[in-house]
This record gives sequence, structure tokens and C-alpha cells, in this order.
Amino acid sequence: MGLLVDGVWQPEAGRWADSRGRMQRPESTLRNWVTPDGSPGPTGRGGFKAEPGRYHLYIARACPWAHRTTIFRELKGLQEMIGLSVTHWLMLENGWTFDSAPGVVPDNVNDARYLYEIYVKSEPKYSGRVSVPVLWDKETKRIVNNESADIIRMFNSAFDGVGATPGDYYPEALRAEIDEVNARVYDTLNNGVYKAGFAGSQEAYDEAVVSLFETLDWLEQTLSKSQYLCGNRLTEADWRLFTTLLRFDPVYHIHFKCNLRRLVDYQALWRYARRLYQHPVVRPTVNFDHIKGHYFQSHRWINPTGIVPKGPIVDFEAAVG
Ligand SMILES: N[C@@H](CCC(=O)N[C@@H](CS)C(=O)NCC(=O)O)C(=O)O
Repeated sequence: MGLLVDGVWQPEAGRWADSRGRMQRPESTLRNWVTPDGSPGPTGRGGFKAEPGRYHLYIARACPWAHRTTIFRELKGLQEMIGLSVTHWLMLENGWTFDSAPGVVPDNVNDARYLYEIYVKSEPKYSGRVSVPVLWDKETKRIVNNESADIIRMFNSAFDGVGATPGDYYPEALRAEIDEVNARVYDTLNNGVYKAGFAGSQEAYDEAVVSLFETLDWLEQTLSKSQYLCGNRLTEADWRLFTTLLRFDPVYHIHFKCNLRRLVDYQALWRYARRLYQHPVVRPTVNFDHIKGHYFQSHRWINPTGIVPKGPIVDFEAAVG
């Protein structure tokens, strides 16, 4: 995995682990917000007013973090207002690319071949990882934000005054509860699968897998009592969990060795994951070829042959009941 140093691409910059083999995920650094009137958001600078046609979203269908942003783009009916480019699933020495392949949507805004070109165009001396998602401002020709947690919050409400589909997935009354669920799900599950899969020591792997399955057990309990994570209302917390659950049996169970149990072994969680998958906006955002191709072919230190397994057969279309 490469990264940028002072605006120059370094193809092999190693992986992110501390001295005990624990994966350390770097914080996203570009954190401005689109707001209804262009005033600054919770972090960063102002100047990014919600306007149809002004912003463009770069994603990879493989990536669970980017996936959240595409679900929100659909939920809020922003497809016409915010353009979309989709990278190739392979992330090798050039990082994310727009090389042509089924499901890739080229960059018709910056005409980039590599995603890192977009970072350098925005921040000529950028140092750091070149990750998806990226929200681009066509007016100032800068990246607004590269953190999915922020981007879904903007999509949730910033465009409501200019024609977004109504719907609030971060309602005031549930914010504390949503934040609390998100914190545990992020640390032990969304990021936990990566901590297990990218562990550089037995100890780091064991630690990650134990916490991960404790969280799945806790979620199973919660979801056997209520329809969604925060009662009977579908919120941001559910969508943030969903993109990890979707990848669990096809990828994380095998490739990242998260294999104490499968998603389909949890009755309530599996039903819940199917219910979210069958939500009318979700199917067009899912591409299992990109998902499986990315993990099994890009992480050559984990899967040196790059062979993508055929299975398992996981029927997300099965009736919810
Ligand atoms: N915290 C970020 C994480 C994004 C992220 O790690 N994306 C991965 C793909 S799943 C990526 O682009 N990685 C490339 C790299 O770090 O070099 C977010 O949620 O937006």
C-alpha cells in the first residue's frame, strides 16, 4: 500500500502497525463540511455551501467506509445533485485507480487515472494515505472531506433545503445513543475486522477477534429485542454497521480470519442484515465482484496467489419473515 509524501507518490510505504503488531488506523485529515449556508461545520473551514451540482464523490464499491456514503447519497436522493466516480477494485502499487473494468465509473471531473492525483490537485504538498471516500468541490477545486463518518452526516441534512429526500438518520433525540453504539461498533467491528486481518502478531489478532465476537454477541442480544440498533427507528448507526455485516461471511470470515462464527449463525443479526440489504435503495450500491476482488487480490501479503474464492453462498435476498 502506497502513500503520498509532500505530494509525491511512494508506491510501497508499508502497513500500519505498532511495535506489538497492532494495526493503527490513521485519522482522516481533510475535514471541512458542506453546510446549508456555507458556514463552518464541526471541524475545518467554511465556504462549502450546499448547492446542487457543485460536489463530486469518489468511492470504491469494495470499501465499507465509502459504501456508507453511497447508501446516504441514495437514501437522501442526491444522485442528481452529487456526481459519482467509482474506482477499480484492485488497490496495488498505484493505490486506487480508474482503470477501465466492469462497474468502474471514470473520473469525468478531474480526468484522473489515479486517486492520488486528486489529493495532489487539492493539496499539492499532501502527506498521508490516499483513501476513499473523497468529497470534491468543483468550485474551489479542493477536497472538502475524506472521512466517511463526516460525509454521511452532511448528506443526512445539509442538502435538505435544496431538494434532498426527507429523512433524518441522526435525529436530535437519539444522538447520544447513536454516538455510543457507533463508538463500540467502530472500534471492535468496523475497524475490528481490519485489526484482526492486518494483525502483525498472534496477540494482536487474538485481542481483536475476542472483542469483535463479544460485540457481535451484544448486537445479537440487542437485535433480538428491537428492530434496529436504537429502538424501532432506522438510524445512521444501522447503516454504519450494515456495510461491515455485508462483507462479513464473503470476506472477513475467511480473508481476515474472523471465524469463530459466521454472520448466518446469528439469527437476529442475519435477519437484520437481510432486512437492510432489501431496503429499496441498497441493491444498486452493492457489488460483490468488487468487494471480493478487492480484498482477495489487493492484500497479497495475506493471500499471495490472489485467488478469489467462489463461495460462500450467502443469500441476502432470502425472505426476512
Ligand atoms: N476513516 C476513513 C477510512 C477510509 C479507508 O480506510 N478507506 C480505505 C479503503 S476500505 C482506503 O482507501 N485505504 C487506502 C489506504 O489507506 O491507503 C473513512 O471512514 O472514511
